[in-house]
Amino acid sequence: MATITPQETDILLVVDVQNDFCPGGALEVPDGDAVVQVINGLIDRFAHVALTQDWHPPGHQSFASSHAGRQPFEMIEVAYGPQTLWPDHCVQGTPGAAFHEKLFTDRAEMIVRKGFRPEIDSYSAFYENDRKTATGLAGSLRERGFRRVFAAGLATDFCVKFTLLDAAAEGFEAFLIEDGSRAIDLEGSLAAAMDEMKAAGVSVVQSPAIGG
Ligand code: VGL
Ligand code: ZN
Repeated sequence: MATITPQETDILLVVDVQNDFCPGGALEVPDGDAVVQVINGLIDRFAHVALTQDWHPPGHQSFASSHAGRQPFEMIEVAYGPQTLWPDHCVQGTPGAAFHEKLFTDRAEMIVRKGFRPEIDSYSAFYENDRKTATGLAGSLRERGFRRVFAAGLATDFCVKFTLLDAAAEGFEAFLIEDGSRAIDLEGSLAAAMDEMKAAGVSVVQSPAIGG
């Protein structure tokens, strides 16, 4: 039974549904490709859809391979604070950076690329990991009159979480579509992310509750 009917002032933000985050990809999220079917169903129900795309230059600072002696999933200190190191992933123009081939991208009105500055990672679609560099998404959504942001995609505990925390901080009503998202879950990061989102006022909803 649908309890949410998407309005003209609502936007579905599809986060990083890219090959490298799907099984077989460089930074695979367990069961990551399961979000595609759920999200395709949601895309039909929203009047407005935007996509985000993790989009790193080769040798990006967030890659473990850019730091001698470091391994993926270790933490290091960079200019803006702690940064998790990742396997090389979502390198600009590579197949791994492409959207999952079954993702229905035709109705996307905007693609927000992020993580393209060599020295700054960007989990959120609003602010990069220095927490200062804006992507321009907040201004764009405000200028277009959006009030509610519904996010789904990969990964719940990184890019989806930071995107929703920033959406709420920017004054949008923020919703996590939980069954349309999957987590990396490093050392309890999924449970922590759910707590953080709820504490910040992000509503957690399931896709069947969203009608069209
Ligand atoms: C992501 C780690 C590195 C994500 C992107 O999409 O959640 N995680 N880059
Ligand atoms: Zn990345």
